[in-house]
Amino acid sequence: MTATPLCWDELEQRADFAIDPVNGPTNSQARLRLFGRSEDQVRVTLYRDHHAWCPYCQKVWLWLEEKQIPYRIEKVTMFCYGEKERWYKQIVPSGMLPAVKLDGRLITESDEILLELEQAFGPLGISLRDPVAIPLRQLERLLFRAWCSWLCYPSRSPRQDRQDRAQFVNVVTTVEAALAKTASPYFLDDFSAIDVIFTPYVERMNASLYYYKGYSLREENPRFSAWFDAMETRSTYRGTQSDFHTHVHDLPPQMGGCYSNQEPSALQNQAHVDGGPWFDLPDVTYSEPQTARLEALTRVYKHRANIIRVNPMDEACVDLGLRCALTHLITGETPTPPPGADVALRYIRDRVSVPRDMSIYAAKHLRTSLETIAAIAGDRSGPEISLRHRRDQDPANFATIG
Ligand SMILES: N[C@@H](CCC(=O)N[C@@H](CS)C(=O)NCC(=O)O)C(=O)O
Repeated sequence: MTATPLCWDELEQRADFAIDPVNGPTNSQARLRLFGRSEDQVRVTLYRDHHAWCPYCQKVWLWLEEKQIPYRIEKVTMFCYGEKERWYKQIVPSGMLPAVKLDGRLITESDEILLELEQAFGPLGISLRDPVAIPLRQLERLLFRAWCSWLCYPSRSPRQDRQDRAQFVNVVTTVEAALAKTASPYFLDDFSAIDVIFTPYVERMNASLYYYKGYSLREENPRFSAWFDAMETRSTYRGTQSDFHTHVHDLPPQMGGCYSNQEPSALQNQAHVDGGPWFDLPDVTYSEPQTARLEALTRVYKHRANIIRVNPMDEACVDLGLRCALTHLITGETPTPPPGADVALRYIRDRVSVPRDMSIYAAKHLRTSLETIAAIAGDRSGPEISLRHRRDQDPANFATIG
């Protein structure tokens, strides 16, 4: 018997995943975080990007979440996604993120922000000014520079690529040694601000080197592997964690280019990240929450009108194709999509942004269902993702609903 796609009313009845954005676990949707406290205790406003992607914002976000400091969130558009909000340029003329308002005083530059927050609320395990913290902070920058040298320039030859790789791996060895100094999986005896400082770019290194260079940071280095696993035990980190697909396509415009070395392992990994299967990628290892499918359904249901409107295919095709995919997501059935759904659904598959839209496992399920139904319709891809900008993700297109 042929499966029938559920209608929107039937999907709505099942779309009952709910979170408490204000007092529940770390999440990308909150505009206010109270951690059980009252609103009059809020002294901090965090200005961060709509996409929950900016690495410097992630650093401050994670710090506030770990310290459970009540704060408000104001979301701002990054240049490569769309128009920067005028009100933000009036307070931060460069438009750079993050910024924080602490007791009415504006602070920019993520390191400066963390130092001021430390001053106001106490350090997170260790002060960033502590003599133990300084060399670890410098090591993080060293790793960052070695990563950029390898990733962000086209290599002139295989020999050059090997040299850049060796230089990066050399710094990784130093980081592994730093991690090995304590019995804990973290940089110090306990989780601290040092782990927060390393998190954003190490996460982006893991994704980008896997995809563009065929190098798996998390799998090839035991201390890093244990560090990632330990980070994933923290609900704070889980709430800010992105996935490989999001990172590898968001990085090029931000970094001014990311270059593949075209090695067979890199090409294989590119196909894997772009086309799936998404569940066996080394971007997450904690056990999947049982609510992952419902979360994906609920998030898509909420934004369905805009998701359909921005799609390059015609509305009727996207509407029906999307309902087929959501039906697959929650029932496992495979209704037959309309012609053109291969393009429509792969367009959506390639634009799910983690953690902005949903958490990592929800996105894996959604990408899987979109691909499963798209494959019934055909083998055409959606329009290519630009390497120069991501205006296909302009948050203005999603401003009216939710
Ligand atoms: N040194 C700054 C760097 C911040 C930074 O580079 N922010 C980027 C985003 S990752 C930005 O706001 N760029 C402007 C934009 O994309 O709109 C800091 O640590 O806060």
